[in-house]
Amino acid sequence: MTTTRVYSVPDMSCDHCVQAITGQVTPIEGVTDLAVDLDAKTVTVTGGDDAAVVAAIDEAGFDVA
Ligand SMILES: [Cu+2]
Repeated sequence: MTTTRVYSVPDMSCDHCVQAITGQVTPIEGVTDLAVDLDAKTVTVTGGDDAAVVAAIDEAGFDVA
């Protein structure tokens, strides 16, 4: 069963942030869907490992709240 998780990333502010996060999270093994909501400042990820997603967002330069 695939889980969908929502991460709060308050420091996202523009498309560049979205692209940086997308570029890091998309290659994670098991991730099948990724949606970034810039207004809500959330990243919704389907599949993949929770810790790996948090690490990837961190690698993109953002903290998960
Ligand atoms: Cu930005």
